[in-house]
Amino acid sequence: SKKKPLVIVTRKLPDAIETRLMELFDTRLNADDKPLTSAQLVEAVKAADVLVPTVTDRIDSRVLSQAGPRLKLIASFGTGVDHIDLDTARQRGITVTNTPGVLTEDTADMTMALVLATARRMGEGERMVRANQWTGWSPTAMLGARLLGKRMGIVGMGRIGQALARRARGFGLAIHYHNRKRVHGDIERELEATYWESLDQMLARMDIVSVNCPHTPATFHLLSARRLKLMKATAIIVNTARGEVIDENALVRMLKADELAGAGLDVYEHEPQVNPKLLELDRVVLLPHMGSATLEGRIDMGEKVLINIKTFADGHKPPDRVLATMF
Ligand code: 8YV
Repeated sequence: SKKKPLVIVTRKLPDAIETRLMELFDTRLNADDKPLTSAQLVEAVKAADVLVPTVTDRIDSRVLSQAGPRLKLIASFGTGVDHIDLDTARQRGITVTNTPGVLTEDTADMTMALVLATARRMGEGERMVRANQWTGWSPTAMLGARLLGKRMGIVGMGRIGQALARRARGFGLAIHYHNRKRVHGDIERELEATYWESLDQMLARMDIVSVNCPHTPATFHLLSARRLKLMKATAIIVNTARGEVIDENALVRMLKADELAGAGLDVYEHEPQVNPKLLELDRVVLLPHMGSATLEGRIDMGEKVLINIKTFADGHKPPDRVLATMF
């Protein structure tokens, strides 16, 4: 029989997935789950036939330039692929796969949770109770914003944007969206969604803005200082996509100056660093990149990784190939 491919996994994965990987392939796991240093990552790409990285591994052209001749597949554990230099991978004949679809609903749940938490000041309230500073109910205390009847503008109407829209409609929000291209008419009708070709014009009219697009060269700082200034001072913004899509410094300045009412953030420009100025602001809800963090979701992601590797090892095209030209 053929020699099993050497699969190097950079982080600790669910036990059931690690067991299957060990059964199927010659697998090297990372038992202590510490992110690899860049030197260790280079060692991994030198030795592996298949690399299984996560969002915490920067697989840039420098790392890929040191890849060994055996490396033929990068089966990423996650959907976003902005940590991988896709052009260089393609040039070197390395196939890249991801895990799309299985974390859509969980991420949409977390986005809606951030909308609610931010609009209704749940972070502030929780901190007050925990600090033993709650002195009793008052008619005018902790007043947030009602969702019913407000407008939500979704930046990026892919799978997660659409799943968010379905949830938001249940809360009585009117759905607006900006996307590179208009989504299918059936979906627009189902969601009663209004398409804005101009992001600028949409931003000026929204009460809630949610970022749900990938981070690519075209979306880096898409929500720039200029664009954030177009938003209403009463509006809130949430981001469960990638920190780089928002100019974080500009966002902090706007929040500090009360030119925006609040922000719910799951992702940051320089993870795991969080801009210390954000910590000083009451009207922001801050989460540690946990949008897709469900037990079920992690297993589903692992199963996608397994299928992608197995299909590739059997000599076929894996289902979740990411093409450099997609972005
Ligand atoms: C994961 C994510 O945290 O899939 C993504 O794009 O951001 C999250 O689901 C991460 O990717 C795991 O590698």
